[in-house]
Amino acid sequence: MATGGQRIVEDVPAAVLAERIDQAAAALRKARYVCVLTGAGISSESGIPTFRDALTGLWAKFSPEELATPEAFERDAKLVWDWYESRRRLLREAEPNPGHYALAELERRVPKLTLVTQNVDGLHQRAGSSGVLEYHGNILRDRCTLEQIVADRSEDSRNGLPRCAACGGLLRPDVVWFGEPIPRGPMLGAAAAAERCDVFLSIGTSSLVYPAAGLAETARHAGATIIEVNPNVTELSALAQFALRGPSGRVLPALLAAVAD
Ligand code: BV8
Repeated sequence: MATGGQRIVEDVPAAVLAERIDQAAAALRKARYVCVLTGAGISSESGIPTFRDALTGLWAKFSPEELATPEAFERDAKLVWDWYESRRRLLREAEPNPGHYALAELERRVPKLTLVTQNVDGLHQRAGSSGVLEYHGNILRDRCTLEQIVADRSEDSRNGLPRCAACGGLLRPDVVWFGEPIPRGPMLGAAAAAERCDVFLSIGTSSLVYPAAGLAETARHAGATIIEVNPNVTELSALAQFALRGPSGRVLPALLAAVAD
């Protein structure tokens, strides 16, 4: 059992993985309503490091949980903004990968699908997925700290910090920081999808951050079949009927192909 984020690898022979993919595909073929939850792992093949992957370069001495907090922003807004700008630069170079495209296609193959993502990178939308619930916000939007609304930037930024074009207030990235509540729409939409789905697909998440990590438990208690796509064993693995061990950029296209068979 995975504990506290260290990586536990389960070597699954190709034949066993293929068999599990066929069984998971059979569950998806029968599904009326599919709920999908994605985490950083689905974007790692697009060159976006996961949260488990230690921060690199000048950020190596920080942990994401340290920088992604209102306290850190209060303490040193410039430091936090520099971190987000570095992630935005990386994102501008990134493209959706076959895992993102497979999910956009799966949405067209099943009667109803709700995609909930913990990722703030917008890659699902760029791959063609619709109605994506951004559970932790989006790094490419700015929010005004005074009006608490998504805002445009004013030309003049004071001491290198972006300002709201409407009121001059300090801007922050439109993401959910640790200790902050999930935005109402995505929170209610995700909870309803988890309660009503008959298949819950958990992809590329370590299932350590709450309340996102609780959605699979909600689905399981409502009788849904849990399918996990992750090369490593996670906190969720014991709850999953089908654990598909491999990178989502390879497993999801194979799963989609099996659904179509
Ligand atoms: C809140 C946005 C209350 C910012 C993020 C219950 C128990 C314990 C703690 C808590 C609890 N309830 C609340 C807490 C506190 C906290 C929390 O969960 N802490 C954790 C650390 C224990 N939760 C909160 O603070 C939440 N807010 O509770 O508010 C409240 C309520 C009302 C009023 C006021 C307050 C808010 C949490 C959201 C924080 N923001 N992101 C930003 O991005 O900068 S979280 C961020 O980290 C991500 O969004 C994501 O959610 C998380 C990282 O997790 P993963 O995505 O799973 O990524 P990770 O790197 O961990 O794992 C990657 C996985 O991919 C691995 O398993 C790996 O094996 C796999 N993988 C790798 N390669 C591939 C792959 N898989 C497939 N294919 C591959 N190729």
